[in-house]
Amino acid sequence: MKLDDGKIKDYHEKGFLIFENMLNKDEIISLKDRILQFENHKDQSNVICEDDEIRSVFAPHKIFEEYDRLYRHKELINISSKLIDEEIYLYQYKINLKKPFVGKWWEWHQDFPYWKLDDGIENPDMVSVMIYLDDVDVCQGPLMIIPGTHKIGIEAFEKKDLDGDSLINSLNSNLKYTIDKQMIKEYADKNGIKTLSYGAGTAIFFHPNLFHASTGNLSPYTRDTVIITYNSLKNIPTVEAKRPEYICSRDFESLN
Ligand SMILES: O=C(O)CCC(=O)C(=O)O
Repeated sequence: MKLDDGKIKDYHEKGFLIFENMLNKDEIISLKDRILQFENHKDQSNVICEDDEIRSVFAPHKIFEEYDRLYRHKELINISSKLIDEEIYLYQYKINLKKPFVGKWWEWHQDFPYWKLDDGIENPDMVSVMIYLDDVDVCQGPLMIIPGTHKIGIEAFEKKDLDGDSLINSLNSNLKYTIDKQMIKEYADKNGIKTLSYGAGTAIFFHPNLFHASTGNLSPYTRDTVIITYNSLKNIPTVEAKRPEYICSRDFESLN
């Protein structure tokens, strides 16, 4: 897997970078085998359900060692630290599941508003990598992104006026920080929307300010994904984080 200067430049230009076959078949099978077992952990606070279906499992590395191995994957660390250009630690780690027929959407949003406003991170010197554990076709709700939108900072974000628990509204299908719809249209007109349909094992690296979203899964197939977010060790939270450790890790172990 080659990360050359051209690819790094491309990432800074477009806000995302894709590597197919990051994981091999055996690695995918061993991670997939654990997915059903998360059903036995539904009562834990790090397992987020909506309509009684698991939407996300945070900190899966605390449950299964296959997931512990994954976030330490040499290529993921190597690429992520080069994209950030700093030593990195694991900031957030989750699995997003979209079950056949019922898996729900993710509204257009940027990730950084949550990390800045809720977790006290100063700069977007971070990168997320989404890894597909299934072949993902358009009907399963693949990740959609608008290239280049990471460059505009977080001025586009919009806070919904929601009653109730604000923690759950950063985790469920009614997100509290979304993006101004006019801005989405403006940038979609200008740069286009990319729908990222790729095979299992594909790794999509993306910037915390990139506009992204995904639709529900109306297909008869699963859409299981992992999202690992690495942060620069020079960018640890400056205030006490409001959110729990399983969402905003306070373990600043260097992965380099
Ligand atoms: O799972 C997806 O399709 C998108 C997830 C996402 O945007 C997020 O977890 O912030």
